Amino acid sequence: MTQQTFSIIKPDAVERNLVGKIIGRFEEEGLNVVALEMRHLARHEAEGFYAEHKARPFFGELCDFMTRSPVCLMALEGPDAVAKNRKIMGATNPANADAGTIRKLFAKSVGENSVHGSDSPEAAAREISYFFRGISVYPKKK
Ligand code: 3AN
Repeated sequence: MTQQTFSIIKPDAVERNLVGKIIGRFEEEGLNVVALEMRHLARHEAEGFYAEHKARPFFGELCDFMTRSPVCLMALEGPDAVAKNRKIMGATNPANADAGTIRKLFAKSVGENSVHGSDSPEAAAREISYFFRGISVYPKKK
């Protein structure tokens, strides 16, 4: 089933010029980029995006990191895009990520883990609309 998901290439990866490699990987695996923007997040944007983690001890550190330098925001589309993206990304902690996943290849730590990906279709819809207006998303014409 064709689905959309939301992806962020995080500051640690953008800083190391990994944007092209990561987007290339998504495309090779059948995920199409249907919206894309480089943005240096404001504090309130990071805090709002991660609101569900507000009570967690790492919340301040997470928002510091996500606002450290620009990120690449994307909507990706393809068959089972949510699960497929999670599989390509690998586990949150790179130490536990499968070989060949983006986090195993590139992530520096559980905090600086290179990519974000929606964990459900509902989260994907919420996250895409948090950053993109409808007219900035370009579903593929089949
Ligand atoms: P995922 O991004 O794999 O869905 P979540 O939703 O559990 O993982 O965590 C959201 C983000 O919070 C992670 N991508 C990571 O950057 C950060 N994070 C999670 N756990 C920790 C931790 N123990 N210490 C620092 N940052 C963390």
